[in-house]
Parts: sequence; structure tokens; C-alpha cells
Amino acid sequence: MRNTALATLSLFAVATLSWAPAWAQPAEAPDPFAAFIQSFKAEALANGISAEIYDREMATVKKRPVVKERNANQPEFVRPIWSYLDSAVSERRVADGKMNMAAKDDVLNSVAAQYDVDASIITAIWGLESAYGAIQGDHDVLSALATLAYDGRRQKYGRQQLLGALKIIDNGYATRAQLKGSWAGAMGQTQFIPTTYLSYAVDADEDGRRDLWSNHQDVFASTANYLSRSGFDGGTPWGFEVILPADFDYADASLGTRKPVALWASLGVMPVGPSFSDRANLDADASIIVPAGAGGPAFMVFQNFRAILRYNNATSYALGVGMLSDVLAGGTNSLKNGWPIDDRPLTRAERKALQQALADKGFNPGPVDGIVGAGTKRALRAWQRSVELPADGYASAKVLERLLEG
Ligand SMILES: [Ca+2]
Repeated sequence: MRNTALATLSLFAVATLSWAPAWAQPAEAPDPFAAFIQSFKAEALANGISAEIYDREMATVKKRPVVKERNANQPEFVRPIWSYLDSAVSERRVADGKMNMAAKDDVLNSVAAQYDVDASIITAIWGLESAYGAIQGDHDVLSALATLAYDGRRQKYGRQQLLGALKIIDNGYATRAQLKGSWAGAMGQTQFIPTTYLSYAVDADEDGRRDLWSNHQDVFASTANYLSRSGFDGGTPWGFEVILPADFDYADASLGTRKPVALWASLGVMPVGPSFSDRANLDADASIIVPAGAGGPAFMVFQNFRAILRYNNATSYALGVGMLSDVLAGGTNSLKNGWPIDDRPLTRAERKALQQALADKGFNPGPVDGIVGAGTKRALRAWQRSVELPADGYASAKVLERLLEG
């Protein structure tokens, strides 16, 4: 009797030591987060993580309320692209960029030559990802990712990246103490998530570590390697502003439509600034994009723009990198056509109202869910054509107003 009781007690003591907070009382149910950490071990071992590393590192992982909060927060408003670009290419970021580019001149230029990626592009990404290393995030990445893996809307992402982070430590690429990052697990001066790190991070100075936190050679080489393997072609443009002809078919303004530069030119598309032949190969495949609809600037974008999108899949980000790099390379980011700042993006409720109005008029946008995807854009374009508006499929306050008028 006594022995059994003791055995039970000591078993519990072991469990408490490893997995439960010190203040846990024996009468309480086991902490479900601790139970998750224990149950995830099998998956980690199946993915090649050593039991020793798992036990050592996961014993000190904590659930982070702030991560849970950030994960649950879905912003009601989409930030207008012009507001994003104001910050991406702010005077401060340009000045800091020029200073940092000059300070790291040697390392940047040797990496740029080795990977055939422009130094100004590497610097622009560095500036947008971490303000040139100043803002890297100081969350313990294992704790942040375990919090995401445990529950909420990014569980699959969290589990996958948690395995990646453990693999980084297990492989000796970085130490647990180094693995600091954003609440979502983006790490270092390049803000690589663990799977990106495992695929693209480079130990450029050959010291045995892929140090994206404090070694500039590793930082720049890792960014350049990612871009290069995404198809970046140094010395060719990411894109530039163009003027579209009055009869332009806005259905063609999409990353999904690619035509040679010469063909766009024959359709009446004109470059702002130097001629097409002065800045691009006339046979190169290009797309036309109008990020704020027909009322804003148009850009011709190339393979390099797509490579930047592989780094972070948002048009605003890729434009921010491109425009900042132009300024850092001694050019300008001023535009001939301004942004439609008197218009604005829609709230979620307004996006639903837009979808409902399209459905009411017989233009099927798909489900009324507040998500403006391909179906909604197609329906919006069809309605715009029917009332002889430019069919840009751009959902804004003005379009909704017009749609509700009748
Ligand atoms: Ca290194």
C-alpha cells in the first residue's frame, strides 16, 4: 500500500519536474500545453530530431499569451498600399540604407557578384525585413512556434516550423540562445522562418554556423541565395512605372498575364522615363499590374519582381523592395501617376456588401465571405464592363458606392 502510494507520488514528481509549472498542485488536471509538448515528441522523432535535443530544448518552452493574441488578431482594415510604401521608402529608411550600404560595401559587393543579385536589392530587403538589423524580434522562437502549434488558426504552420526550428538546433546551425525572432517565428536580420532557413540560409564565412542574427556575410549571402534560387537575374530591372493607353484591357493587368516587352509596346504601353530598349530586353516576359486599380499608377514587372514575391508574397512588399532599391541605387521613386488617396480599401463588412450587391445584380462573386479573391474580381470586372467602367476588378470605397447607386 505504502509502496504503491510512493511510486505514484514519485511518478508524478517526475512529470511535474519536466512538464508542469512548479506551482501545480497534485489535485489539478495535467496542463494541456505540457501534454501537447509531450505528445509532439513522437512527431519530432519521426522527423529525425534526436530525443536528447527534444527533451533538453522543449523542457523550457513556454506558452506565450502575447503570441496567442497576435495570432488571433485579424485586422479589419487593409492598409492602403500608398501608406505602406510611404513607410517602406521613408526618408529615414533611405538615409539608413545609404549609410549601411556604404558601411558594408565590401561584403555586399562580393555577395552580390557571387550570387548575381544587385547589392541595392539585398540592402532593400534587409531594410524592410529588420530595419537593417535593428529590429529582429526577441521572442524565443521555440516558445512562439509551440504556442502556434498548440492551438489557434496557424496550427499546421506552427507544427511544421517548430520541427524546422528543432532541426536547426539538432543540426548545429544555430544555438537555442540564438533562435530569437518575431512572434510568428521569423528570425534574424533576414526574418527567415525555420523552413526557409533550412532551405536557403548560408554559412558564407564558413565558421560552421548559419548566423542570420549577427554575421553580415551570412545575412547577405542567405538573402541573395534565396533570391537567386527564386530566379533573380542581377542587372535586369524588377520593373518600372508605365502609362497605359486609354483603350487598355484591364483584364490583362495581372501577374498571370505575361507578354514580351515589345508586344506590350505594340499595344500602346509607354514607359515613364527612358525607353524600353534602354532598360530591358524587348523579348523579356513582363506583366502589367495596377495595385490600386485604374485610378492609380501602373507598373511593368519582370522575373525579378516574382523572385521578390517568393521572399514575401505581397505586391506591396515587392514594390516596396523595388522602389527602395531604386533610390538606394541612386535613382528615384517618384511616380508620374499618383496613388488614389481620396479612395480607400474596403472594410470586411464593406467587402461583404460589395459581394452581395454583385450577386443581387446577377454577377456571381462566389460566397459572400468578405474575401476578395479571383471569383469576386471576375464578377466585379464583368459588372464594370456592363456599366462601361475600366474593368480593373479593384474593390474600393468608390466602386462600392457606385455599385450601390444602381
Ligand atoms: Ca557563418
